[in-house]
Amino acid sequence: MKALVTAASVAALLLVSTGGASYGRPAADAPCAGQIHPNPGFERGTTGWTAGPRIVVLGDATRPAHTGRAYASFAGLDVTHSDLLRTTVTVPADCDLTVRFWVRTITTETSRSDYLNVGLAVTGIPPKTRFSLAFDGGAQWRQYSMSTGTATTERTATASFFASETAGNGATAFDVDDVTFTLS
Ligand SMILES: [Ca+2]
Repeated sequence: MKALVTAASVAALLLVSTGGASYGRPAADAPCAGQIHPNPGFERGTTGWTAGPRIVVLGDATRPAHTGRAYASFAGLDVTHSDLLRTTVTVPADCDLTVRFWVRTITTETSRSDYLNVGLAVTGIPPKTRFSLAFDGGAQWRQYSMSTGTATTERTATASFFASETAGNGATAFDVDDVTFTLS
């Protein structure tokens, strides 16, 4: 079932892209299709995002992006601090929004101290942490996903990445790339 939904979303995205090239955005007749964020992979810096001062967007050949050249990094500095990266999109009535994102974790920690909480706040639903990632997240890119479900009214959805680091027991850097917002 999940594979079918994913294939359908990709097909819809291709249709929207093709239609967009010829006829502009066909939003009126396909409101529940396509990727709707203007800068999901950080190739345009923090455009479309609200980013804390210590979040950097890297283009680093020795620590490559998931795709493209850039990604957001909550740098492991081994200082006590927190940082927030977030963005808000509109979810039309009767649409489901699926947020997919990739995270890579580079760490010197051997126990949970630094963490990255990923949340999704949707109109009418209390904000909720969907993932709480830490040192054991893996040094290779891994994909995660979360969905809003559907409602009969238009809603907003805010995806947030909240990183917290504590000094003194190793450092963990969380890299985030390709945060896609797909309607279905
Ligand atoms: Ca990227």
